[in-house]
Amino acid sequence: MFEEQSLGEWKNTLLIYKFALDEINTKIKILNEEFTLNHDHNPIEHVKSRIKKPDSIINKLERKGLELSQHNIEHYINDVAGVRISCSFISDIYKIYELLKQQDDIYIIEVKDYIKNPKPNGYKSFHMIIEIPIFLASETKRVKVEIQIRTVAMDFWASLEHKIFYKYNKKVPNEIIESLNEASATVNSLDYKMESIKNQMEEIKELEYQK
Ligand code: 0O2
Repeated sequence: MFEEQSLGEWKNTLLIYKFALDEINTKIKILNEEFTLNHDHNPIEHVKSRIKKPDSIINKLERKGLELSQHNIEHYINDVAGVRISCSFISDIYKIYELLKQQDDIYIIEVKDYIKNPKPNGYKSFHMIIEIPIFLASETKRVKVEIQIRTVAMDFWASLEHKIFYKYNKKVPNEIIESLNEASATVNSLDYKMESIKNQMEEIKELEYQK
């Protein structure tokens, strides 16, 4: 798999994405700590980040009909650096999006709202492709990071679906596709139920405050 590019070259290609993840993770850590200290509710439950494996980068380039080159990786693979943020509530997702969007050094390249427009298989998540400047000794580079923001329930569904997809070598039997779609609808109603419980609690708190 590494024939076209030596391990050393891969390390260099991917290092810049590690720096980008370091920057984004610091930003999320600051938001997380600030919310924990100063607010009633923290919208961030868990954060995971990863650099895409060389094999997956090569496969994705092949799927797109592109040759392996640094240029193609930088221009056509948006998720070499990926961060996944899990939240409790749907409203938290949009809150985190707004908080990141307002930061001056985050450039939003693309937003895919699979919550408002779920994929046909039932996949729901909010994706942002952003660019962040990385200040190297010789130059400043804007590096892409894909940020996926979703509820814990959406994340549960997506991780099972991902396992099933690969278990069946991407040819999932129809009955399983149907069951996954049903499970996605259940996730949806659970997320809306949880959101309404949160709103009810906030209303009660507000009324008590006014007394
Ligand atoms: P992996 O193995 O997770 O890295 P684009 O080139 O941006 O136009 P792309 O990359 O398909 O097209 O964009 P999209 O739709 O935003 O998907 C990016 C990532 O979202 C995927 O990366 C998955 O991590 C996740 N994702 C998208 N659709 C699904 C889905 O139906 N189910 C699950 N479980 N995850 C999904 P990769 O590289 O495809 O996979």
